[in-house]
Amino acid sequence: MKKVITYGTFDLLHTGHINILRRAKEYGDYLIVAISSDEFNALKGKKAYYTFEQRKAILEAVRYVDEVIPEHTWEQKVEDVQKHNVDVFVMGDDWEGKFDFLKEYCDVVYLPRTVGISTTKIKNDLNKANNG
Ligand code: C2G
Repeated sequence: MKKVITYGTFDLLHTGHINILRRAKEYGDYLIVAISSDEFNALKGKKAYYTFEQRKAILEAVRYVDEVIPEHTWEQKVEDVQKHNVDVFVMGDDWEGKFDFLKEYCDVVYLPRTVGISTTKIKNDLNKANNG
């Protein structure tokens, strides 16, 4: 069984997230998604609308996702890849090159981001719509 892993906040799930999850799954048979905990989000300077538990429940309902684990630190990726016997690490290309150190442990794939959508854009558009 070929195992794939990807990481992210995945807040306010949108088609950009679905596109990366669908393409990541195409690299294997089993997709693990490591979702940033609320505390790790704070470290990333992000405040998710949905809590970790809500984001976990939503992702577990996505057909491409086989397992959801928490992301607590930047440093856990090597351990995750080894512990879960991961073959392929996939991220959007806004992270191009940032995780090449994982090439020692698994394949590393950066995929083009989906243009025109982001959680930040959703929040800004909603704020504009509601504040006139
Ligand atoms: N993404 C995408 N297209 C978009 C928006 C996001 O392909 N329009 C991808 C990102 O490139 C990333 C994944 O969706 O691979 C999750 O994005 P975020 O939830 O913004 O995650 P991020 O804050 O980039 O966290 O350790 C890695 C970090 O946890 C990544």
